[in-house]
Amino acid sequence: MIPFDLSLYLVTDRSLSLGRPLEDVVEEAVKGGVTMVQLREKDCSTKDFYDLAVRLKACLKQYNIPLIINDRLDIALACDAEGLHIGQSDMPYTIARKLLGKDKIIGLSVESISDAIDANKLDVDYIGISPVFSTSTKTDTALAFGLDGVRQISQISEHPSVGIGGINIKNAKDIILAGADGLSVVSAIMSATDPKESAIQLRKIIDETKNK
Ligand code: TZP
Ligand code: MG
Repeated sequence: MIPFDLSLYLVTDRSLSLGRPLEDVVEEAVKGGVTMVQLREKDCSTKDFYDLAVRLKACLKQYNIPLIINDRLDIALACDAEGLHIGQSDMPYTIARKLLGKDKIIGLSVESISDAIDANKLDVDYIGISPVFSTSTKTDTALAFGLDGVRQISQISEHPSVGIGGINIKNAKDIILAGADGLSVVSAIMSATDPKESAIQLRKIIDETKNK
């Protein structure tokens, strides 16, 4: 298994990058302290997704940051990404593991307490607590967990966890204090005027809170 650090996990969305090339925003964010990157593109041809994944992988390699592909197992295999992130309605975990092998990172979103209990039966590498707060970035989500939900999941789950949904510098500390191992953000970095500075600020809060 490739070692990974969930602390500050950037999930991409080209439509939120304020017209800037995705790779530029990602690279700036990595320079600011992002520890993992998930390529998540919902409105993209297979060819464009693949090309983007190859370019992003080459960029992230320089910084030793793992590239995780959202949902598309074929793209993860084709670009030899470090891992795959799946949701409850995506490729079943056991099949994804069989196809990707034991050395790749596989993350699974949990949308309820019962999903988290079920995930304990799987050797997933991490879970995504989704969503922590409701967000305009993704509206077809399950009911938001809130901080109490993050606390419950953190107690129940045997896997490292990362919160996602509505996370920013104002609530970052509380989510780590509630038990999440890391924070996953889209708009807080993708739409920031200065993605590097945004990553620096988030990372500072996360590191300080974890070291308490
Ligand atoms: N999954 C659950 S919420 C979400 C995803 C991909 C979007 C999070 O976006 P933001 O902008 O960080 O709230
Ligand atoms: Mg999915």
